[in-house]
Amino acid sequence: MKNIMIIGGDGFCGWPTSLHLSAQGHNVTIVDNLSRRRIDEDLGAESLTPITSIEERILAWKEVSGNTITFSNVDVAKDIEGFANLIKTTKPDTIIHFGEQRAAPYSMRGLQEKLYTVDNNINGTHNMLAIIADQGIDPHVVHLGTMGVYGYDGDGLEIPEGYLSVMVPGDDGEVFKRDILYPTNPGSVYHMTKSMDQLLFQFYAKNNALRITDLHQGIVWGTQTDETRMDERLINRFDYDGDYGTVLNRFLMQAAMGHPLTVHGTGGQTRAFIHINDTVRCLALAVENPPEKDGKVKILNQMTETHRVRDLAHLIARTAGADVAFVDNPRKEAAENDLRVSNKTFIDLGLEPTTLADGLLSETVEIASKYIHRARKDTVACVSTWTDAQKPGVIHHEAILRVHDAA
Ligand code: NAD
Ligand code: USQ
Repeated sequence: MKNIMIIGGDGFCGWPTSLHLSAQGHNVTIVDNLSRRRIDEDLGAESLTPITSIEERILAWKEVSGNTITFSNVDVAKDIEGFANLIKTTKPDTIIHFGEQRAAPYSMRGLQEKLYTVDNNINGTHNMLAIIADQGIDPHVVHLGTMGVYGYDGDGLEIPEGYLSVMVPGDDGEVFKRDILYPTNPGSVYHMTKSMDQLLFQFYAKNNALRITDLHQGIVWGTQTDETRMDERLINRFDYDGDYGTVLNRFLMQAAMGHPLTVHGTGGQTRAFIHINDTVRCLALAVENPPEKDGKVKILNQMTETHRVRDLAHLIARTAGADVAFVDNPRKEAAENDLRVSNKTFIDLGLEPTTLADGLLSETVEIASKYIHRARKDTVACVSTWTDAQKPGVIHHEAILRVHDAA
């Protein structure tokens, strides 16, 4: 049994992970400033699923499982004293850090959102590392990073787990081998903060011998896990709005509401995906397998499959009966890319990937259909653009492809 502090434990990935680790017998403390719930209010958006308050969630979990999860409302980016005291009193064996502003479109929305994303994400991560170093303690830090730090150049090279071995020619013809952090190529201010996080980890692992695992996670889809479906009060959040909704969940939701699936540009973007069930399993595996105290950050790619956006749209259109709309891409990204990724470490640790082919698409469509009466249609369009010159991703009706009619 470990003492586990989960920063961002009220969020989409953090909540099911908190329940899963509590169910495994760990002593879980959630630290969250509930900023995500406030951003929902500001955006006029909300989870499609009816999430209860954090207090009610924790009470329901106690009733269902008999296990206690503790909650502290602390802003880890701002309240340094509160955060430091919490670490001192809870003495965590493991700190899992989910607590960042995680939407790329939100981070590109305007000046305030850019500033907030950088302040919140970089300060939160650095405060955590500096406090640990200051207290001279040795918790295993597990951070949620992103596949997006590698960028999407798409030249067919398999993306390794964090490091690239390079051969550097010296002056006298001698060749030196170096393992360097894979050069970052972020595609949004949000992804840039994850790239910057990597340097903070590299420094504190080297300077203070902190044990750090950085999980470069792909796009998470699905909503429920074994624990969140035990009681409706435990239900996980389901984002579908233009800023926080991720592509596969958005398409499943759009299909359920009879809205054309909004493919950005040609839909040639290839991305890495992972089901929320596998996210919680990967976190449990990461917690059980901390790195050595060897000055090097352990980086794992946390994804299970790659897909091209337009292929996903056609798959969902065929299975759920929906139209596909090719809309102006509000982002700056390669129109077409290939993506090959190594996820060797998790596979070797025993992860059995849940793939799109495993029937969970229909489970997510069912969830989307069940709560469709709560959908706010006006939040579906992607209105945040990467530059002022770009147009939002709204539908032009001549660009709708009637896939199910053609099938
Ligand atoms: P989320 O927005 O649902 O949850 C993040 C949680 O962190 C929220 O509950 C929020 O209130 C909290 N938080 C944010 N800033 C905080 C602060 N300063 N102090 C305390 N709490 C704070 O996001 P998510 O989808 O659960 O993502 C969790 C992590 O996983 C993020 O770091 C994200 O970058 C990463 N990730 C997510 C995905 C995905 O598809 N959802 C994919 C790859 C990586
Ligand atoms: N896209 C569409 N139509 C939509 C929404 C998105 O075509 O309606 C496209 C986007 O243009 C992009 C791709 O789908 O090419 C993925 O977009 P996304 O919003 O699903 O994912 P992204 O912005 O990359 O961010 C999400 C999470 C983030 C996490 C990242 C993992 O919000 O927290 O870090 O996935 S990764 O993509 O691997 O970097």
